Amino acid sequence: MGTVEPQVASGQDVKVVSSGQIVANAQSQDVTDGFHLVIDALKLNGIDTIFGLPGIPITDFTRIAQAAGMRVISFRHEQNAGNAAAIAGFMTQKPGICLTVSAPGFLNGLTALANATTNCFPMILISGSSEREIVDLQQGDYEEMDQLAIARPLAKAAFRVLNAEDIGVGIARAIRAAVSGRPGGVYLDLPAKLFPQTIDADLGKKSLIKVVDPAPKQIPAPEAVKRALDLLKGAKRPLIILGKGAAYSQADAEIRSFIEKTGVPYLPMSMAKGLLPDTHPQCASAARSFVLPEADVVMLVGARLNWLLSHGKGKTWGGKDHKAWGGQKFLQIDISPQEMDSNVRIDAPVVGDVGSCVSALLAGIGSNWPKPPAEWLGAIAERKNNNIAKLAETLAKNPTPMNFHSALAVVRDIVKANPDACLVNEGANALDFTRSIVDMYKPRKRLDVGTWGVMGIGMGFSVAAAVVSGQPVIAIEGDSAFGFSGMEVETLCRYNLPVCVVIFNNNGVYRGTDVNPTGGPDVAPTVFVKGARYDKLIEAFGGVGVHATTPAELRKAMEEALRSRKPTLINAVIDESAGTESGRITSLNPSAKKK
Ligand code: ADP
Ligand code: TZD
Repeated sequence: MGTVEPQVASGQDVKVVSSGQIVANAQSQDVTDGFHLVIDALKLNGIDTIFGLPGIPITDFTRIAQAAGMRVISFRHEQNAGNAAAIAGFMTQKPGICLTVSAPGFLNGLTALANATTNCFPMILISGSSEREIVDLQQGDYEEMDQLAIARPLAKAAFRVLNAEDIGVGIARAIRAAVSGRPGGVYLDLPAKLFPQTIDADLGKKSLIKVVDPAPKQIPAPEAVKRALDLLKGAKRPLIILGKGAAYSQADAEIRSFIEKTGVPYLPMSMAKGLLPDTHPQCASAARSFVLPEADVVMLVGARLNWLLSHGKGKTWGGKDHKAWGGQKFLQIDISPQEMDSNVRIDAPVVGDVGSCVSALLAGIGSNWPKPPAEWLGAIAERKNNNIAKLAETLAKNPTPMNFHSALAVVRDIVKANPDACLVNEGANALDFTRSIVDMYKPRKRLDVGTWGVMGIGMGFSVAAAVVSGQPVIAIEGDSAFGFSGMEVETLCRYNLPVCVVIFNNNGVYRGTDVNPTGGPDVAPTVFVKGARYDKLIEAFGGVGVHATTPAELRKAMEEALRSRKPTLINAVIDESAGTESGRITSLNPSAKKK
C-alpha cells in the first residue's frame, strides 16, 4: 500500500523503531518494542510457527518473526492460514497462530476461527487493527472495523492489548483460553500503534509470562467414575464411541487399554479413526447401522451427541420415529460439564479430561472385568464380516470411467502402506466414501471437514499437516471442495511440501449431470466446466501434475508422489454420474425433509 517495507536478512537481529524502519541489533539496545515483545512472548511459550498473510500493519512483524527464527508460513488467503492454524492446534495441543491484517483480512480469517471454536480446536487469530480513536468515532480509517466486537461471539475468548507492557499478559491469557478446558478459537486484537511502542527492555522482559500448566488436568470425581462403571458393568450390549476430543487428548495408550480390557466394541467418529487401527477386531465401523440402534449402554468419549450422531435419538438409534428415544443409557466423558444432557439424558456424566477420566475408569475395572456377552459380539462380527465382504466385491470392480470405489481402492492401499501420512479429506461423496473405505492406522492422521462439514479446509490443513508432522500428506478432495482453497497449491510448491492432492473430478458439486431445465445458456448451478484439468494448475508453480483416468494411473502417480515427496496434484477423472446429492446427508436437504 505504498509504504516502503525494508528487507531483513534471515537470522539478523533486528528491531523496528517506527513503521518501515528497521534497526539491527535490538538486543544491544536498552529498549524493546511491541513487535519483539509479541514474538518473545510466543517463543517463550514454545510457539515457533505462524500461519498468516502479510500487509499493513503486520508486514514488519512477519519479517521480524522470521528473522527471530520463527517459521512464518505465508498463504494466499487468510481463511486457509486460519484453517492451518486450527488443525496445527488439534495436532499438537498448542494453539495454532494465524496472523492477518485488519478488517478484510481479519474477516477472511474469522471463518476459520469460528470453525475452530465449533470443533474445539485451539487457535489464536492475531489481527492487526486500525487506530482505536478513529475506529471508535467511525471516522473512516484505512481498513476500519471494530474487530474485537465482531470476533467475540465467534470465539471462545477475545482480547485486545493497547500497551506494550501488557503483551505478556495478553498472550498468556490467549494461550490459556485456547487450550484449557474445552479448547477453542481465541481472538487477539493488536492495534497498529502497539507494534512500534517502545519500553525499557528489562521491564519488557519481566512483563512476559511463561504459562505454567496451560491445560490443567481435570480429574473426575470418584463417585462419577463409580456410577459410570456400574452402568457399564450392567450392560448387555455396550458400545464405546470415540470422538475427536478423544483423539485431541493424546491419551492413546489409556484409551486402547480400556477398550481392550473391557472388550467393548467401539465406533470411531471421523477424526477419531486410527486412534486404534480401523482394522482392530473390536472396531464396529462396518456394523454402524446395527450397533447404534441395538446398543443398550453407550459410552461417549470426547464425542458430542450432535447432528453427526443424530442427536442420540430417532430411527438411527432405534426410536420409532425421527424424534423418539431409542432406549439407550448414556455414559459421557467430556471436559465440558455443560455438554451433558445437551440432546438426551446422560445417565453417567464423567467430567474431566479424557486422559484422567479413562485412567480413573481403568483403575476401577481391575483385572477380571466381565467381557460383553458373546451373543452381542457375535452379532456384530457377523454384520461386520458381511459388510466387509460386500465392500470388497464393490472395490474389486474396475468400471470405466472410474467411480469413487475403484479410485478409493487405490487410496486405501496407499494409506495402508504409508500409515504415518496424514489424510486430509473434504467434499460430499468424496468425503463419505473415503471415510468409510479408507482405513486409518494411527491417531490424529485423518483431518477433515469436522463438525460443520465445512468446505475449504483442504489446502490449509494440508500445509499445516505437512509442516507440523514432517510426514507426507494425502488430500482427497472433491472438485468443488478443492476450489475453496485451490490457490494454495502455489503455497505447497513455494514451501516444497510433500503433499499429494487427489481431486476426484466428477465435473461438479456432488455430481456433474444436472441440466438447466429452461434449456437456457447457463449450466445448472451444480455443474462445472466439463473435463477440467486441475493438474495443470500445479504445473504453473513447478509442482507435478498428473491426469489419471484409471486406477493403475492413479496408483502409479500416488506412489511416485509419496516416494519423491514433491508437491503433486492428480486430476482423477470420476464418472460424473457417480455421486449422490449431498453424499450421505441427502435427507438434510429441505425438499427431502418430512413435513
Ligand atoms: P466428534 O465430531 O468426533 O464426534 P465432537 O467435536 O463432537 O467430536 O466432540 C468433541 C468433544 O470433546 C467436545 O465436547 C469437547 O468438549 C471434548 N473434549 C475436547 N478435548 C477434550 C479433552 N482433552 N478431554 C475431554 N473432552 C475433551
Ligand atoms: N460452502 C461451505 C463453506 N461448506 C459447505 N459444506 C458447502 C458450501 C455445501 N457443500 C457441501 O456440503 S459438500 C459441497 C458443497 C458445496 C461440495 C460437494 O462437491 P465435491 O464433492 O465436488 O466437493 P463430491 O465428491 O462431488 O460430492
